Amino acid sequence: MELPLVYVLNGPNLNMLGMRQPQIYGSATLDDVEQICIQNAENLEIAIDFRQTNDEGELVSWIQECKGKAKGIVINAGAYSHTSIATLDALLSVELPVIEVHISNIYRRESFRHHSYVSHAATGVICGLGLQGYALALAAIADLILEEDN
Ligand code: CA2
Repeated sequence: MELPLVYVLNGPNLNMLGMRQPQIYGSATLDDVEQICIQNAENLEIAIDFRQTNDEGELVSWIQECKGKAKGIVINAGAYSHTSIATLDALLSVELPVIEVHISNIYRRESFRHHSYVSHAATGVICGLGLQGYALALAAIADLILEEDN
């Protein structure tokens, strides 16, 4: 039987993880995040497509691509979370369960990080738990997919 597919989408600068600002984002790299996701997806019996882009248009296109292909989206849209209505519109258009992740606790940081457009389309939001946030997000999306199928 084919496993349900979840897109794990990462926005701008997340390719820099582990290279700078370890006091905020820790020392793990984006490859480490992908490995955690692969491991957790295996346990949850879901398939994942893990991607990162620095380009807003590409992120929008990837979200659109989910329609009819994926059963859910886990997204850390990075700074586009706080700026991009285009990302929000794309997420709303695909009508899929969405879990938003932020590695850092955006509410303990600058006030411009306190609002997220992505949250308007998200079923749930996880922030401040580091890389564990991705594992929790995958568990949540797997539950939501199961609920939808039953
Ligand atoms: O906490 C998060 O996961 C964020 O989405 C990360 C974004 C930030 O703009 C959001 O407000 C919160 C930044 C992506 C990572 O940027 C880095 C820059 C330099 C070195 C390492 C990471």
